[in-house]
Amino acid sequence: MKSWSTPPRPQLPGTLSSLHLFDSSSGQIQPVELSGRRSLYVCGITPYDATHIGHASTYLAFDLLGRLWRDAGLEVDYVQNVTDVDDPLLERAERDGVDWRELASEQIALFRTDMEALNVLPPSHYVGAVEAIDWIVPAVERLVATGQAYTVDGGDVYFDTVAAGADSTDPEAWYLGQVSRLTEAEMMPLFAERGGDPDRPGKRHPLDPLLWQVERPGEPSWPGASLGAGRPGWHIECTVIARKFLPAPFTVQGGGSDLVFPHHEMGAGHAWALDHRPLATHYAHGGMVAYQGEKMSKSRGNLVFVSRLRAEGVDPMAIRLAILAHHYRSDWSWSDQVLASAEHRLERWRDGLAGAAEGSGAALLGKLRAALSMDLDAPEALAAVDLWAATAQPGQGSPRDAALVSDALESLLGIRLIQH
Ligand code: 5CA
Ligand code: ZN
Repeated sequence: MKSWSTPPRPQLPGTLSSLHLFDSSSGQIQPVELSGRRSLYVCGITPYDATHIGHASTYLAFDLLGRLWRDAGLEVDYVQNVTDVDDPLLERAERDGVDWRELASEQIALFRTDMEALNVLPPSHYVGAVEAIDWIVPAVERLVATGQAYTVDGGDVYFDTVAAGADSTDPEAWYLGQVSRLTEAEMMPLFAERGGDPDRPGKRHPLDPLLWQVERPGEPSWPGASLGAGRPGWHIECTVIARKFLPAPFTVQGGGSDLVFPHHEMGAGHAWALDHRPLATHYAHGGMVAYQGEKMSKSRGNLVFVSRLRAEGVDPMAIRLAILAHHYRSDWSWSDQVLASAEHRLERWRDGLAGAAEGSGAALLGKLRAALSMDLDAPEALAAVDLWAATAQPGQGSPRDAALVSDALESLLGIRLIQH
């Protein structure tokens, strides 16, 4: 599937010395090694509605991570999926009387243009679930063959969380709760809420997730070899795509906090069950963006679309700045006020460039690196730029410092001050 285009990135003097990131599976801020090729998988959209501020917030968080790695001179392999066949997409297409493929491709195109406008660096591989089915089938067959998956009446295949989690001799071995640190009692309601089917008759454990769903009348299906025609479950899609394009384990598995359980928990379980190697070294999750008092979500319909704001003439850099004003792990609420203060901030920064004080560029660059390298603290980075802008002296600016600040903001924060 087509990704989006890569904007040019300026080279900055000096370098980042360390990077720390909160890891959901340990519950702590941990160092992330700054050597070798770094690899990132971020769960992509289910394309049945346009990109909203919540999605954008998640992708911006991991965009900051990618920018830091690149700033440290590292190569980054970045994979993102797009869940281009799934129940909610099929249901929405049916409701609106449109072809599900058309709905998906329109929304994917819109997502790409939104990401480009927000200056989000593109993944190196952007992969659809449909494209991945040929790789998913043998993986599910393997789980069946090794006794870690089973078939229930009618042919649907489920992951056996008990069998797969029983391998306790290796300290890296997966067990249910390794990624989410939740108890089974805490998992139950989340599983039901987020696409699971705890009450399905014939399952060995209520939390066992679907790996392969056999063909249903009126629904799309693909050849499944020994599994029979059907379509893949959700978690196995991401595990297989990650395994196909990234090392095992890869560096960071990312997504919003709504994906910690069951999605990333089960994805890690599938990966371990397949070849006894962990899925990822770090699991990082962004907070949830709300609007009008509730989590912004397609099912609730309280969405603020990036494309709508753009169509209203809002500067995409102001949208980016509005999002970055919140720490990526915090839950926060979008409002007109949030956008208005970002627009003011952007103006102050742009004005500041004309009066950048001598020597202020290098100092600011150091502060930006320090803030971002400690768990991607963008609000602290923004506060440093505010201070810098406040010291500007209109008419007496140093062009060298202005150029350095402009490059640093572009490179590390993805904020373009100079309008082309
Ligand atoms: N296709 C799956 C992932 S494999 C999916 O969750 N799609 S999604 O369209 O629902 O969400 C896309 C990404 O945006 C996910 O990483 C999700 O965690 C994140 N996300 C969804 N809603 C919000 C929100 N309100 N705030 C922040 N992030 C969100
Ligand atoms: Zn995913």
